[in-house]
Amino acid sequence: MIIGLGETGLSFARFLSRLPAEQQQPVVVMDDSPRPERVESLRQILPAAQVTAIDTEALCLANAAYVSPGVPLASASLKAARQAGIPLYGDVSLFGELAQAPIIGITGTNGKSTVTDLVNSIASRCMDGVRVGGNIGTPCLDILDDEARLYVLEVSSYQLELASSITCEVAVVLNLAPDHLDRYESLESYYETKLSIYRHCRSAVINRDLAATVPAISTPRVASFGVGSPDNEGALGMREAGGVVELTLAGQALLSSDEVLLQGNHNLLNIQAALATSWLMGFDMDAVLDVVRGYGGLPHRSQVVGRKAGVTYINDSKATNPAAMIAAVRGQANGRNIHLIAGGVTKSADFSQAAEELAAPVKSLHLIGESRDELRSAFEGYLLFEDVQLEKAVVHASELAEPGDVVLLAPGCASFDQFRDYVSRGIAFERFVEALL
Ligand code: UMA
Ligand code: ADP
Repeated sequence: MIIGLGETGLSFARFLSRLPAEQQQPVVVMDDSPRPERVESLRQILPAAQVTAIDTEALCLANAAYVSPGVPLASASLKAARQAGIPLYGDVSLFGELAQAPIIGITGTNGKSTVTDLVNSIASRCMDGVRVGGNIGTPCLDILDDEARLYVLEVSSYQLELASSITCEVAVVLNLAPDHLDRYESLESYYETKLSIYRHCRSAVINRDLAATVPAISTPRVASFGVGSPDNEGALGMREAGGVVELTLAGQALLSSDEVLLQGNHNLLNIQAALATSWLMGFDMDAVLDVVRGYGGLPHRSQVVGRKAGVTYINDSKATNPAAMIAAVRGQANGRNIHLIAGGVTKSADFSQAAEELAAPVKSLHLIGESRDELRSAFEGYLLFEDVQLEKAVVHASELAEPGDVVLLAPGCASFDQFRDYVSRGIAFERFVEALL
């Protein structure tokens, strides 16, 4: 059985279709609301596969279930399947067993895609045969390749739930902050799931802020990153130096913040994590720094999408939790006024810290989407407007913005109430900004 007919479900289908004939078995794909185009794609891969709604009784009779990350293990059907002893496989655990090349596994609450993309760019400069995938987009089973010499994998907590035995050459946990509390029974269980990537790793990149949280790691090969510039081996750091921030390795200057294109303190931490990974991999530092200097980041993260009358419009649609929203606003503020567009599906997040920290830079707050009651009470005292629709929020924020100000989409929430995903939300924002310009 394949549970969930999304990108991962289709990659499971491709994986099963490649098995030798003697291992082939009838496949049933279960999905509560399958998209027609995916059913069509499935037909091309496994013409005989049946598609049904998730059916607990049938699932409990399966030989094995291949589970997509978006289907919670705590759902009634998967709980029943576990109790019935049905083996459950996730794509990352299968990948870990099949991959013949070392894996750099990158997880954390925020910054995963940026660091995965940057590490991929660095590794691709330093060696041949680098493959990238996982939560960043291409399902990991689709990047398995006999020619691969290194895999760079973004791993979500959902994927780690069934993959805590994966062995990474380098395991990275970037940061831990509240998120996905609609899926986990406690913050601790979410954090434990993320930290499980360290369990069998050969070397580890550790955020020094989390050092106390990280369980004992059996490898002596550790690199760290964070604020301050410690002089021990493998310690990346940052310190003020004449109006800029200097990034350091073992206390020695490597490069300064005015040499990089990425903005914001959070991105300096992301760069450090990529440098720490590169150090553990033994990549040539001159080549690494050259890539870092030229790296412009991914779309929908702190992306400038327009300027008019001295006002800058920035798309950070990927800020889908309060910690990312705080990082996005701080990264842009630097003395500038922010007109913030936020809202959507809160995933049970608590916005009180965001409200406390962002009062100074945020001059007006424009709420969109379904969770307006929660956000209105969290951001009490702000100049707050319930614009509801993104288009209205863009126009309204632009009317209030003065030269030098920033109109920033950093919703702090998931997008599913009004958009297919964060990409569609970001594209809609860009379209509305373009219409204004
Ligand atoms: N479905 C059900 N029942 C459920 C839940 C889902 O039937 O209870 C079905 C849906 O109807 C849908 C299918 O499952 O047809 C979707 O499966 P999925 O949610 O696992 O999504 P995929 O398309 O397989 O994409 C997944 C990741 N999505 C999630 O984990 C939610 C993608 O990360 C990832 O890029 C892709 O695998 C490849 O690895 C997206 C994401 O939002 C970007 N990730 C979360 C995040 O980053 O915060 C974890
Ligand atoms: P992820 O894949 O974990 O969602 P991204 O690299 O796509 O991470 O970044 C998503 C958003 O999270 C960014 O747009 C930014 O708002 C915020 N962010 C990125 N890096 C960090 C970080 N190190 N700490 C806090 N927030 C961050």
